[in-house]
Amino acid sequence: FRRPSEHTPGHKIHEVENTCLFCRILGGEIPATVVHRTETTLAFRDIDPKAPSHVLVIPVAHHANVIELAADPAAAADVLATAAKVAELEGLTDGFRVIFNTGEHGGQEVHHVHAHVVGGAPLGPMLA
Ligand code: D5M
Repeated sequence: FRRPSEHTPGHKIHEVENTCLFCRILGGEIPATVVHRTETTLAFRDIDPKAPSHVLVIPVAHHANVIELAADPAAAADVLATAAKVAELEGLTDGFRVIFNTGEHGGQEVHHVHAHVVGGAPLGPMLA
């Protein structure tokens, strides 16, 4: 598992790592199809793709949602840089979306912040 320094102070890190699905993917406990990896982020394919290319980008540090991520500007910048790299690697030259589902109305199901990078076809006015 990761070093405590990679986590936000105040988090019960061991508890989070043991219970959070995406922390377990980061720890190699649950398999994922990795698209790109940096020291601070991981990009892997969504298990239920909603577009020809659908990749999730997560910070190594556990932040529950985009509001918490915004309070860690370095991690936020790294997530966006990895999202841009994924778009390049996936060849999304005609465009793509980066989406942070947040909270109940946003339809967030996994409470480790993740950017959905979706593209590979025209997406319509909203992602369904
Ligand atoms: O999106 C959570 C997303 O996480 C949803 O699109 C499915 C995806 N998911 C769930 N479990 C896995 C695993 N094990 N691998 C890859 N992708 C997964 P949300 O924005 O929280 O609704």
